[in-house]
Amino acid sequence: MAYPALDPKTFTVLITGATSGFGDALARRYVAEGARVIATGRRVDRLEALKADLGDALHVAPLDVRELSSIEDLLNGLPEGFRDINVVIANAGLALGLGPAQEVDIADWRTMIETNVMGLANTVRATLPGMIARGGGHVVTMGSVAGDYPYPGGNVYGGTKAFVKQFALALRSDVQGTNVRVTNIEPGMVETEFSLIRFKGDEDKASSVYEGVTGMTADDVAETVFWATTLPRHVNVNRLQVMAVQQAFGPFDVKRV
Ligand code: NDP
Ligand code: 8X3
Repeated sequence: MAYPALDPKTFTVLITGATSGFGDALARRYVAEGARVIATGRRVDRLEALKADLGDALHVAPLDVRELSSIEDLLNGLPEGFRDINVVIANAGLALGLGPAQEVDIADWRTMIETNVMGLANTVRATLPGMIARGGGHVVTMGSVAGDYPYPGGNVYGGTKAFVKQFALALRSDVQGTNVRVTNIEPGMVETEFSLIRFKGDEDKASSVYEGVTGMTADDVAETVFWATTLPRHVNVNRLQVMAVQQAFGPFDVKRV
């Protein structure tokens, strides 16, 4: 027996990190499919530009995910038509630096942990009770292949994404019986502003990451999220790992003497 896919026109989607990359592509995709979208991020000019493009189906609100109270204030201040959130995409995050652990600036580690770990946990904690009270919903967390596979300089960034994966899996146990679905999306390299942020504005270093590679695009990631959230309601995608065809795995590094 076939069950119907969910109708995105019934979705009210909250997206963190919608001022760039995946979040921006997600906002555009869901609005195009008839959903109402709440787009958030710190850069207000970007939010206003997105609003100018997408119109009434989009509500924008400045948000730093590191502040739980800011997320709660945002939820309490939502206008009519945007209050019944049933899809939460905890996407905001960043990598800072690619140096070895023994040399990095500890402030970068703190920012990644506060954003990718606490910011994501804040987002989920603030939005779950409402979804459960309304009878269900879907939490999508943005993980990474870096949460599974170590690489030089991945240290704390990879650690935060391993947290996201395990948090998402554990969340499934907590919400069992509430009709809330949880999905961790785990992309490999995708050309967004990610590397520009990682290399602190060094455009040459950032673009060299993607040189000679037909990498995935933010739209490819938006497609996987859209697919997972519109599957019939009895289906839960726990984890979804996606990579560019040109990205794969290398051998273990053996230091010979
Ligand atoms: P971008 O740099 O293009 O976008 C990151 C987004 O996160 C921006 O909208 C930024 O908004 C937001 N953000 C960062 N810090 C905060 C904060 N404290 N509060 C609120 N928003 C914040 O990168 P991507 O789109 O590529 O990355 C999105 C997610 O996907 C991240 O979690 C990243 O780790 C993950 N990812 C990326 C991959 C890639 O190769 N690109 C691969 C796998 C996962 P603003 O600065 O305006 O606040
Ligand atoms: C971003 C992908 O490979 O740079 O999460 O860690 S990678």
